[in-house]
Amino acid sequence: MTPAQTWWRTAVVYQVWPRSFADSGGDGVGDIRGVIDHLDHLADLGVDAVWLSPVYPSPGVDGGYDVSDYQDVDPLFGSLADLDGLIAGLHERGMRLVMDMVLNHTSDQHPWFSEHPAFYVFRDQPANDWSSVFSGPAWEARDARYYLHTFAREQPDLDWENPAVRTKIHDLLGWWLERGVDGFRFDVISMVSKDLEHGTPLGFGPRLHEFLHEVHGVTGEVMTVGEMPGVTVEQADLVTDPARDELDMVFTFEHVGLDQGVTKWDHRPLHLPVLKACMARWQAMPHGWNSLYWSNHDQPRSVSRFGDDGQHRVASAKALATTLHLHRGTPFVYQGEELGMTNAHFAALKDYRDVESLRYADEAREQGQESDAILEALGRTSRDNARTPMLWNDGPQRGFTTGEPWIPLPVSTVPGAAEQRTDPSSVLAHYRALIALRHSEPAVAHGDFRLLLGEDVRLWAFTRTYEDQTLLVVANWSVDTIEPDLDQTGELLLGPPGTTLGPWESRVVRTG
Ligand code: TEU
Repeated sequence: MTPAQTWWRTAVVYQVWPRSFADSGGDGVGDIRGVIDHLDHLADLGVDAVWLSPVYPSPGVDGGYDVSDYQDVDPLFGSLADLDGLIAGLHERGMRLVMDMVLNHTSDQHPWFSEHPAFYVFRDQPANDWSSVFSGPAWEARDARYYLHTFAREQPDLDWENPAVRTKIHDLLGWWLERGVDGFRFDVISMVSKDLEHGTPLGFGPRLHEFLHEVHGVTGEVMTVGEMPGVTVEQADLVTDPARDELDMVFTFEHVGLDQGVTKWDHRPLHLPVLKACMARWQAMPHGWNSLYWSNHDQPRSVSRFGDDGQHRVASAKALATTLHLHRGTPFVYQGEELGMTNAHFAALKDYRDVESLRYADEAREQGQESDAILEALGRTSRDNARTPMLWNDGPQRGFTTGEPWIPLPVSTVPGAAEQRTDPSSVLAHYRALIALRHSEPAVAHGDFRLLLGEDVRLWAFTRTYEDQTLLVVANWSVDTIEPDLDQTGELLLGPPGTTLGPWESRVVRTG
């Protein structure tokens, strides 16, 4: 593959969840023109591409992941002309656009659902006892039959076994490529091949590779990343093996499931050696390529979840970033992560907006759970934590809108982007330096990974080796001051000088 075909191997991608990124119109909801108004923030950060979460027409049951028209823009976010303006604005700055394609399901308001029932998974009776990801059964009655909805009942699953569906999807992808997009993020793409009799809602059915290869025939050499809840390293290595022409990378959920019990709401303590070993296993993929993330619009804020959003917020946000960005793969920065934004810390259920949060609260209450326990679980794990408005400055509504935000601002003293931009000690400055390091040091993108001191419960240490270069990465994931039992002699590339690591401090050294 030529360098032009693999630009994403040395790139950093920034995820915009448009509803909460920037509101240009004053209606309290983020929009495409708001993204255009902040492209210089992204260029200053140094990212190479933007993954834009859905802006298509949608009833908004699931934050836009219930699409009612794949070839238009919801007026809430603007127009197709605005989107063309965003593509031009990104390209002018040497950045690319990765569109989010939700192809496992549509909105029940998509014309296909009433005009082409054969496009969906209808049966005379529920074919299995699957539950929806958003609580309740995954089969819904309609017109004397039942249809499958892996997510909300307003999100009927498409039937990819129907060739007409796949043709429609291939045409859609071609249409967006014609508009100039540079890649696709495929929502729950592992679910499009289903085994209704013996499988699970996660998919991975018998025709997945076939369907992915077909899609690759349309997308060609643009970047593709597929979201695959439940994917194993072995499956990911197959799917992202360049020789197979399927996907370029996947989003795994293994590392963001380690602190969860039977459900995401059952928290369990995270043992650092377990997380380190998990990430190391993914680094050992012999053929494929990794995406790297801690945060996105579905995950709680990483500094609250894995770091310390109190006294050591800045240091831990930097340590999390250094640890992730020095792994082998393509890092994804979620909006606000570059500022060290924290969970929402909402005090009342009325502040929550996400369908998953509200359905969980209803179900938990029906099961007799106390409100305090429900609020605690939401406060720790809900997707709303990642969906509070971006903090652009320290002014009214933190610069997100001149109106009333659609969701409350986070309870936060985190300085806004404007304040951090001129502060060399800010989290923002650290992300800028990490991204610059990836662009300047081939070992960051291409180096072989080796985990060190895997059993240490406070220190995360590893090397990256490429040709004659070796980088040593040491990160203190604790509030103690530690002296790693490692030779840190060399050129300091990032982090504090010396050999000790204060609470949550991290550093990168070129040792060889
Ligand atoms: O997420 C798929 C998915 O598995 C997540 O919903 C995850 O399981 C859940 O958020 C755990 O809290 C994708 C989108 O990223 C998500 O926003 C959508 O809600 C979902 O698919 C349906 O399109």
